Amino acid sequence: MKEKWYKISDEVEKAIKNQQPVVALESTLIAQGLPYPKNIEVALAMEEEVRKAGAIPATIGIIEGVCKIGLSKDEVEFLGNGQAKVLKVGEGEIPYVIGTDKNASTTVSGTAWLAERFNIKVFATGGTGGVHKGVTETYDVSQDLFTMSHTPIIIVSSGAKSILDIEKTCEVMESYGILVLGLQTDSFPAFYSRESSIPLNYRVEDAKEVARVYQAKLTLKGKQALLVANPVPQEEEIPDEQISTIILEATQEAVKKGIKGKAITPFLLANIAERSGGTSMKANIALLLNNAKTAGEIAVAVAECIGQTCKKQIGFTQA
Ligand code: PSU
Ligand code: MN
Repeated sequence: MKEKWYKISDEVEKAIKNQQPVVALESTLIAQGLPYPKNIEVALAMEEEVRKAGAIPATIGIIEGVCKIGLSKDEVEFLGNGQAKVLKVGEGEIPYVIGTDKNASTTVSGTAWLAERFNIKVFATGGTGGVHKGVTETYDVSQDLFTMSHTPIIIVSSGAKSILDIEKTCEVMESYGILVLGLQTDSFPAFYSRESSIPLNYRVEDAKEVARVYQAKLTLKGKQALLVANPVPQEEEIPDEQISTIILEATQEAVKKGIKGKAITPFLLANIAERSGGTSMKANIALLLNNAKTAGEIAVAVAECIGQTCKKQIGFTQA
């Protein structure tokens, strides 16, 4: 019998206790999002970006029923090398993994939910899940949106790729009160492309501004996540007209093969990578590293803001 359902790494535990900046990172992109061994390389490079920005990385995943808050290098390798059976879980499925001592990667839903429980305030990922195309037939809406509706954590992402219905995804986020901040952008980013046709009304210029909005959210006891939309770096951007045909073909292949549920996102990611001959993966990696760096900067700004000085500056008093 295991002693506890979770294990926090010493470094992360110390950082959380001392209110130092910490950034959570997810493991679904390691186990189901990118091919081996690129996935391991990227996961460790994201940790490095967080460190360079002055924060401590906490990559989250589940090994033999124990939720690890801060995976070691060996554990990242274990989840990513394709040898062990690794489930993909959101918040709702975590009890099964704990109760049956299984291994699992955590999605944005699973990671955000665990991170927030351990008082981690910032989380970096690539793209969040959302409303899938053909939703009226399939009812496929990612658990990520549900978790974001009741988990007050900052999530840095590059928007949603057009494997999703971006417009419907934004509508659901608005219904749930998930505030989307455009970081130096006025449109919701489309993952590979910096812009989409969906306008964003709430623009911020830097990490400090994100921290102040988050501070306001905490003061008002807002329950939802704060989504920071951070476009892919310009040099790595793939124009929409170039990638949209590939995405459409991948989506059609998924329909033809009858792929559904949890398997659809990993299938599309792999299929798009294959069809684009590596271009999509280059953009994907660039935005992941950039989001890790930005999340590190935001975590540093939040840690400063949580101190008394910021509260006084904004003039909030805790209700
Ligand atoms: N989008 C990506 N890459 C990913 C994912 C989403 O561009 O790896 C992963 C994230 O972990 C996200 C999950 O939380 O897929 C969503 O899966 P689903 O659509 O089954 O909810
Ligand atoms: Mn789904």
